[in-house]
Amino acid sequence: MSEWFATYLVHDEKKDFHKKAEGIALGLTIGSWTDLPQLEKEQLQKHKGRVVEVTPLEDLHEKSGLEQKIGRAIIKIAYPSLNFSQDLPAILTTVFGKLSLDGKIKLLDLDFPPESIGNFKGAKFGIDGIRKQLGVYDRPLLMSIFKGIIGRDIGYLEQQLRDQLLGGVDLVKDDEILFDNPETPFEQRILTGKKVIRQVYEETGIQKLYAVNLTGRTADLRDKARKAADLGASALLLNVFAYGLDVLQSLAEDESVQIPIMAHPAVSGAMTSSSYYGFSHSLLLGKLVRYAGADFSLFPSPYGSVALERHSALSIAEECTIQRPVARIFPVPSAGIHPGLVPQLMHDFGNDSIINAGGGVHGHPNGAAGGADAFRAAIDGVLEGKLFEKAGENRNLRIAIDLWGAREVTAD
Ligand code: 1AE
Repeated sequence: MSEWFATYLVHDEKKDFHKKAEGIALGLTIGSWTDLPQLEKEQLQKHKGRVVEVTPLEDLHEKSGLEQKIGRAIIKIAYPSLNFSQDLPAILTTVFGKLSLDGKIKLLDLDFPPESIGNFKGAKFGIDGIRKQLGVYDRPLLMSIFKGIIGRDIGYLEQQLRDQLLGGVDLVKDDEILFDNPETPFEQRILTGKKVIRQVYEETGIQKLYAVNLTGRTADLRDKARKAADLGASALLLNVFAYGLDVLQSLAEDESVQIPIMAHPAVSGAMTSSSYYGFSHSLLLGKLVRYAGADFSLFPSPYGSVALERHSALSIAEECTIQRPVARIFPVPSAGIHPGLVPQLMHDFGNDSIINAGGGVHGHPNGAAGGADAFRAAIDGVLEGKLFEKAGENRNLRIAIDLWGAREVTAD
């Protein structure tokens, strides 16, 4: 019988973790067991959740007013696949529906049974497909973000896009807070993006991508995504956690939407940041985003402005790139990134990652083109093992390092 395995971190003052585990396994499946007549037990056995593991951890010493010790344990429960349809809304409601509201409990991991994996196709392109589109195989990709577009017209967006692409950026994405608006409407952005990408290709022979923000009511998204693809959009940005993972999956599975999808982490902090509640970063922004079909997962880097703990950021990247039956996807550690952080980013996330910056490109004294050039020089410098010599050779990189500094690479 096929089962889904959910692993939780449970905090409890009473420390009765075996009882808690039994309560979860029964409460989220058949309800009660011991008082059932034998015949019903036989009928319901195949629907019954099962406690797989209860591992007590060291107490947590908490200091909020009075110091107190809180018991903790890792609990693993198996849920029969038979109980739910094999889609994320049903699965998540079973393994972490009401339970997510029931005390200090965090969902750390979810194991997909081999029999159910076929229901999750993953990304259409992933790392290999995106690299093929861009013709870049031997370095991290460089992405930048439109900034200060709200209130500006399409001509401003066009110039910004040109500057970023000609500066050496491989991909540009909309800011996640840019919605449909009269100055830069969705269709205009797509057509302008397509035009600039074609011009840059004609001038340089280098292919680029632009991810337009797919926004609006959920019921309209499929048609909007299809229209975007028809108009020649090269990628989509989606605020996945404002909509839900199933919305991402439906778009990723749509045969008429043959363009990559970038998952933005907006809103996800409300679901991941607590050490007591919500989802682990690796599960939500790594495994689930990947199985739901994103080609890129953005998340805060460990050293920028919206920082994640290093081990959490690395765990997301690992979930994006380890071998699984679905395509590997690009981890995109982001927020507050500047050229002086490139050595640490490449040390931590390797070549199969994306260096992504908004302010670090646009805030360069020589504008977006200067910022992009500084990042490309930093990437080349790290690959050649000589960042600082590169800064001597490349004026834009030197200016960036003078402005923002350069972080010494550390292993932690
Ligand atoms: C975690 C996502 C980062 C993002 O979307 C964004 O806009 C970053 O901007 P900067 O690089 O911090 O200016």
